[in-house]
Parts: sequence; structure tokens; C-alpha cells
Amino acid sequence: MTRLPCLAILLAAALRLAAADVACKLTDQKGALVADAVVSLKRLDPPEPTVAPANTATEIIQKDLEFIPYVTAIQVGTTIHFPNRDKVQHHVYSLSKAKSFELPLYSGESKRGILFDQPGIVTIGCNIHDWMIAYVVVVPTPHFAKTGPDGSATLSVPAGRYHLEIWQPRLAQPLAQEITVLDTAPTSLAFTLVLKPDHRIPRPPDDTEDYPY
Ligand SMILES: [Cu+2]
Repeated sequence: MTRLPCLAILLAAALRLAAADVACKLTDQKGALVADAVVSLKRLDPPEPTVAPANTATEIIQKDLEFIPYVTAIQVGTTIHFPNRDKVQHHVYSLSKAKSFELPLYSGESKRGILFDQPGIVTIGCNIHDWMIAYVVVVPTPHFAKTGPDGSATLSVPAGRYHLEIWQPRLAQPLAQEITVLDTAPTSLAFTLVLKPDHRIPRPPDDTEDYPY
């Protein structure tokens, strides 16, 4: 009777041991390190059961008339809250196909969180301050990471064959390829992304006067 649980524990331990690091380094066409890129790995083989997100909620704050962070990566099924840390009101919305919603003018905590229940890219804006923008990358896998200023993202995944995808706000289309992760050695991957110019709307020069926060 105790055998089965023991086997299950051994199997779980073996699967954990089989996890391997996948280290990605991203540069652009000029050789500059690329931050705010989301790397995701969806396992193709062996098939992976659908799992609920490890973190079911996170937040994107509004501070100094900006959304922070600029890019957020989440697994499908995660809720995001949008607290307003400014003295002025914000009107948060999205018209994206993967999630369209609206949080009419408010201060402080948002009355409700938004559940992101479909994979895709969701662009978040503020109706009052046109330059405020944030992106939510909703991925159908528990394996994802965002690059920091060093252009690096490391994922720890069980060995197997994966569909790798990279998204970044200035990438014309996501970069995708198949990779095989072995548990015998870490995987190091380098990517050169062809990035478009940054088309973000600039803030007004005297915004502190017009928008006292
Ligand atoms: Cu605003």
C-alpha cells in the first residue's frame, strides 16, 4: 500500500532532477542588449498537462503617469490588478482581441482585477494620458521569462522538445522556432532581433504642470 506513493515521490524527484536551464541572450541588429522581451517555451514532446498558473495574480501600477512595468508576462488564467499610485485619476483600457476591458476613471485601488483568459498580446492604455502604455504577454505555458537590461532570460524546464517564442514591443512579428532541451547540459541560445524604431508617444514636456501628480 505504501509502494505507490513511494514510486510517485521517486518519479517526481526524477522529473525535477531532469530540469535543465535554457539561457537566452538577446541582442538587436545593432548589437545592443534587448530588454522587455518575453521568451516562452511550450512543450511539444513529451506532452505536458495543462497546469494552473503558479502565481494567479499580479499587478501593473500607475505611477508618475506611467504604467509599471512596461511589459508583463503571465500565464493564461492570471488576474492583473491596476492600482493607481498617482494623485490624478486614470482610465485604464484595452481594445486588444485577447482581452478588451475598461476601468473608468478612478483613484487608488481598481475596483476589480482583470482575468486574462486567452493567450495573446494585450496593449494597455490610459484614456487621459495618451503616452501611457503597457503590454501584457499572455502565454499558454508555465515556462516563460522576461529579459532584463542585460538582454538575458533563463528558464528552467524539464528535458524535451519545445516551441520557443520571443515577443518584444518593437519586434515586427514574434520569433519562433523549435528547440530540444537536454538534461545532460545547459542550453545556451543567442538571438539577434530586428527591432523597429520606438514609436511610443512622447510625454508632454511640461506634464507636471498640466497633470500635477
Ligand atoms: Cu492616465
